[in-house]
Parts: sequence; C-alpha cells; structure tokens
Amino acid sequence: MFELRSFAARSAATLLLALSASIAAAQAAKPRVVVLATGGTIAGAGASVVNSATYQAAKVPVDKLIAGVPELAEVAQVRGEQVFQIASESFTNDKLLALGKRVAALAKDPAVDGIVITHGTDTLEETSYFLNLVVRSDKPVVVVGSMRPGTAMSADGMLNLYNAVVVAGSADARGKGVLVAMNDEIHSGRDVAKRINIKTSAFGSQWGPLGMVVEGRTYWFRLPAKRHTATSEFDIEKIDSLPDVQIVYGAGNMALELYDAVQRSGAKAVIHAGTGNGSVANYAVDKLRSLRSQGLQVIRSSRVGDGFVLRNSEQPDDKYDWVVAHDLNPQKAKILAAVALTRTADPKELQRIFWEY
Ligand code: DAS
Repeated sequence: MFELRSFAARSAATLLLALSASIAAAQAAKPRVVVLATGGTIAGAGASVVNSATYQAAKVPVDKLIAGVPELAEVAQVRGEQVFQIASESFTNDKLLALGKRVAALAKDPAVDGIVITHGTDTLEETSYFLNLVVRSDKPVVVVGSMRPGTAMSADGMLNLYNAVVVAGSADARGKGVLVAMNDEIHSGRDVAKRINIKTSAFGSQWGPLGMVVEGRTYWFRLPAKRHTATSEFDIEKIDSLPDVQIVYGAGNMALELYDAVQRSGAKAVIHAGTGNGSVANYAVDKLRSLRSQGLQVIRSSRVGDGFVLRNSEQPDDKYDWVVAHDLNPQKAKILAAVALTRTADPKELQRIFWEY
C-alpha cells in the first residue's frame, strides 16, 4: 500500500512539475511588451462613476494601469515604465525628445517585442506622428489613450489598453509605422487626429483606419502610403533639439501682429492654418512674403479638417518660396516642419519632405 501511495505521490509531483513547466513555457512564448506611461485621461480619476468628463488626468501610476487589466497577462509579458505623469496638452519639445529616445532604445532591445505608450488624447496625434518620423524600427509602437477616466461607468481605457497590448505584441503589426489603438480601431500615427472632443469615438483618420482589433485579434484592411519609422531619413538618436515652429489660425479680420510675434519668438517656421485650401487674406500676403524674405519658413496648412492643400492653387507658392502642408493638419504640419528643419532650411527640400512624409 505504501509503495502505491509513494508512486501516486511521485506521479502527482511529476505531473505538477510538467504542468508548471508548460505554463512557464507558454508564458515565455508570449510577446514581451513594455508600457511607457505618460499620463492623460487613461490615467485619470474622477470623483464618482458618473464623472465621465469631469476628472483629474494623470493620476494613476503605470503599474496600477497594468494591474487594472489582468487579462493583459494572457496575451503578453507586460512591464511598465512611468516616463511622465502629465496631461498631454502640457507636452513640450523636450518631452517629445525624451519619449522618442526611450522608445528608440527599447525598440533596439532584443528582449522587447513591442511598445505601448499610454498618453493623453489632446496631443496624442502629434506624439504618434513625431515617433512615426524619428523611431528607426519596424517593431510595433502603439499609442493609446482614453476619453473617460478608469473611475467612470463604461470607461474605455481598459479595453483600449488591452487592444494596444494585443497590437504591440502582434507580428503582423510590424512595419506598419507607429500605430494608434482607440475605440477598437487601429490608425496610422500619421493620419489619425482627435476629431471629437467628448466622445469615445473621438479619433479618426480622413483616409480611414488601417484596421481593427477585436477580442484579442488584429484585422488589417490597408497599409500606410508615406515614409515612416525604418524607412525614414530622420533618426531620434541624432536629434537633441527641435527648431521652434508656431501656428497662426486663419480667420476673417486677422491681426498681422500674430505673424510678427511668431518671428520675434525665434520660431524658424510659421504654419498658416488657412481657411479653405490654405487661403491667405489679401492684406496678409505681403506680411508673409516679408517674413519669408527675413528667413522665416512659411507653410500653408488648412484649418479645415479633411482634404489637402494644393501647391500654387490659392497662392503662387513657387514664386513666394512657400511650402504647402499637403494633407497634414496644422498641428501635424508643425511636428513635421520641426523635424524637417533639423536637416534642411531649403524650401524645396522642405516641400519634398512634406510630399513624402
Ligand atoms: N487633458 C487630456 C490629455 O491629457 C485628457 C485626455 O483626454 O487624455 O490629453
């Protein structure tokens, strides 16, 4: 009888060992994803479950964000780093550079398969485009935010974070540029913009999302058309400062002093967020031409959300030595202009860069 019991005990121990080994093997086979937390609503907290729009952003630390979605461990080996803890309207160039350098360093680490960045939604589109331009890697980099704090009823942050980790751990997300996972959609970091400021369906791309992520699986429907990440000529490891670029918003009855203020601030370029197709009021043309002759780059974007600015249409850009921002909204044009100006001050070269990125 004793032999039988000891045999059974040995068999159970062997079984347990085999089981724990297979669990460890299964865990080790999962992609290794690093979550870089910067703040925003996804880390926000409100006073009550009905506060879906009144809350404090940038409160919850990264480890609590990860612990709040235990299902992450089913799809990846996840660890977190708290890079900043701010609302994203407070991002500055030094924050963009620091984040970009951390992402690039992790992307080079053979023990990292994908990177997720939790971020406020206000300037998420600028950060995702910036990383798309300067992080020289094919590894998935996925930026994610939320429109409601985790304390609210029907908070969107948990599923957005889960989806972002799924995408970051997906081999089929490689080589598609920096991605944004919001509201079950996967957008190109280049194309996406915050188009509604109070709905969970806030983010959209005028050329459409690249795909969707549903119940832990990615579904792709199109690919980016512009240069990005590994095919970019820009490299964050070689950029230690960003030239300043400012935006002037086009409307009726403009004060031309706004453009002078941009020049006096030391900016190297002004993004004219023009009406319609990047139009410039007749009383503002000479001011912009004069600033161009003093060295300020003039880049025509449009305050209209969709479409693209046609060169030499509303204004003779060739004659004035101006640049058009193509389909980039003013805030994305500002990012590209700053990155481009780290390499050239030639308007023709700037225009090439705006066509290609
Ligand atoms: N203030 C917003 C920000 O941090 C909150 C958010 O929507 O994330 O971008």
